[in-house]
Amino acid sequence: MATNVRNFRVALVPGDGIGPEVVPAAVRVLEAAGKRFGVSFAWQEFPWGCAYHARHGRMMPEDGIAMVRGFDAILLGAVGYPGVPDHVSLWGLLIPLRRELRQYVNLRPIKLLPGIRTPLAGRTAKDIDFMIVRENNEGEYSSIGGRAYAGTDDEFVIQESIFTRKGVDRIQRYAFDLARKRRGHVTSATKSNGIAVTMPYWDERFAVNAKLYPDVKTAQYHIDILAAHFVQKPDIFDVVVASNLFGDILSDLGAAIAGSIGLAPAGNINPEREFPSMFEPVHGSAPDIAGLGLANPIGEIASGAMMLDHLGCPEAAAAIAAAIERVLGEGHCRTRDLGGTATTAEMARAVEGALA
Ligand code: GGG
Repeated sequence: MATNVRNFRVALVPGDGIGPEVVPAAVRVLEAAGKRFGVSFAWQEFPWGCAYHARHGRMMPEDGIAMVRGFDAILLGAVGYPGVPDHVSLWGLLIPLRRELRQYVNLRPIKLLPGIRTPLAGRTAKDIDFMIVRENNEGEYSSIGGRAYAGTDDEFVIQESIFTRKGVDRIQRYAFDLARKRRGHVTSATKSNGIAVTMPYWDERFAVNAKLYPDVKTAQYHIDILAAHFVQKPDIFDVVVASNLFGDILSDLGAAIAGSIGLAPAGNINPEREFPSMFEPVHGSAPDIAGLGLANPIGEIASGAMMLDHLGCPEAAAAIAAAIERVLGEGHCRTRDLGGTATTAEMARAVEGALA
């Protein structure tokens, strides 16, 4: 046991569906890693989500953001459940947290882990190891717009995309900075042939920002062929920077080529650290398996490891990552998404037991 224990206040937002199953699994592993590496946690749970909506008519209290603003980090499960329209649940909880806390980077590592089979023929771990840097505060995710002539033949809807210079530059420069710590290559996702205003602007800023990083190599593809390259040549990617919508779609595809969306972690990062960052698996609430104890907790546990890294505890984070790799590499414990029968709790216990 380390002598100088660091303590972190962490807000838990398990959310909906399988969220309340995978979050306790991650807490268990984080507690165990914390004991080994001199880290302790003061957890506080916020029972927000679709069940809260059923009782209160909203996804979180009016002052919900203020309630979590002072925490060191937030660990979130999943958001969305039948009974509440998806845009209501997302815009009532996840998106306000990301925006009000200026978590403008959504960092999504894509890595083929030991013992995991990719659906891509002939590919191995050396071919699938890259980072998606998704813009997280603006872009195509927007509530600006409206409907006119509702219910008539003339009905139409309009929705605006928002691409600010500040927003585009900061996400692209984050990607370049990250590439400098990795293999020195950034790929930009665009669609400037069809989306004729915002995407040429994204490309223009990418060219400007690339000049600030002459040591970093670049590539740029339209999103359609870029998606095809994820399948056909995943080895060409190191850091992929994308707008909010493109980054979201690419990260589910990336998680799928890395074997299971149940394994993929994510961090909603406020790089300036004025506000807590929030960590959540890429997967959603999976209502079809909610309550059965079958969900794979690795995405949530790995998100917890990203949280530890962000909080300045890289050894504890690396120990969790190594434990995950050990368990998956041995192949004895596998949840249903990986072709096995292990429960959420069994997988969490296996990772805890594998901590060095
Ligand atoms: N754990 C993440 C989660 O619940 N995601 C639900 C979802 O659909 N998110 C949309 C997004 O990340 O943009």
